[in-house]
Amino acid sequence: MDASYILRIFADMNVDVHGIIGASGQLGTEIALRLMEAGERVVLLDIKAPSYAPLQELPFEKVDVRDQGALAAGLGGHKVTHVYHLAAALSARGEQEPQWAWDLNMNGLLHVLELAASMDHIAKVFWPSSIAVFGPGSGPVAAQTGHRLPTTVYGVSKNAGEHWCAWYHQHRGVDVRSVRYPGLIGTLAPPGGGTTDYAVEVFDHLHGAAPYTCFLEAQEKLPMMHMDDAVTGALQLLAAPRAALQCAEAYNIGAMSFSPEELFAEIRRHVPEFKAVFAPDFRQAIAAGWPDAMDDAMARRDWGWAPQVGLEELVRSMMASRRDVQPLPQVS
Ligand code: AKB
Repeated sequence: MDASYILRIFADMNVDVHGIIGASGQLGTEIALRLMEAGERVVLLDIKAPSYAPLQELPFEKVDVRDQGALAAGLGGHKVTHVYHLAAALSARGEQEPQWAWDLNMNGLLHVLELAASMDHIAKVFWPSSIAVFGPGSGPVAAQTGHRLPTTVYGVSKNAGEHWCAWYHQHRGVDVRSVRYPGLIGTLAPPGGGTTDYAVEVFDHLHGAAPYTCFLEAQEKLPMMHMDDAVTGALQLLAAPRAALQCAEAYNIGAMSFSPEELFAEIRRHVPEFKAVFAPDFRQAIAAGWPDAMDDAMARRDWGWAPQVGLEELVRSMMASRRDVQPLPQVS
């Protein structure tokens, strides 16, 4: 038996392997980078290879989450211990292709939960829910156990997904953990068809000859979060002792709330000539049903949620980051 074989056996023992499904997406790219920089073993799974260059050195499995066999082979082949299931159709895109969105969001999640229940090497699953589970009647500040009447296919799928996660935890012993993310803002990869995307998209239009056309109303306040906090939250929640987690559903987490006009005013402190016009489309009705802010007291109490980035810092960091990305996909 040669030395490298023995070393490989030791390397395989008791080592966490993080499998990121939807790894080429907005959140997947950021979680993968954070884990890679921390020296963790990371496997990327997605239908498309990562476009962010530093991630191209990581193992990549081309997998469509709707194909349970391919998913089983990808997770099993690398003996993944921690699954981050991030592949999903977001709120705006989902309204345009409802059947496709439901299939991707629901069957994708059920495949992951079923595999987590049957594959011994999978210890934990992280699956994000969203503010989209809320709707009319939730009130301006969404309570943890607040009224939920989602108005989009995406929101309905996240709401049902929360119940499925609770069911798999209770009946099949799957250690699945979840947060309700607000709009996420970062630079490494573009978001894919959400209602909160204007707050990322605008940073591609700061210096154009034409004003930026915002698809929400100027005063439409929504909960938002910088990617650094979003990634920290996911990793913190996964690291928390299971016994501390008292919430049977996804945890509300908040960081900041702002409207387009508040964000643009902050941008103008850096780019005084920046101009925007407002042409609300179907996404305004979606946003109008969502809360302005999240009551995240339970996340703070159970696992120490404490966001670090506010509006000023968010804009400064977005302005400073090199936008090494493809143009954002247009939803209209
Ligand atoms: C969307 O806008 O659909 C997402 C979300 C709030 O979950 N960013």
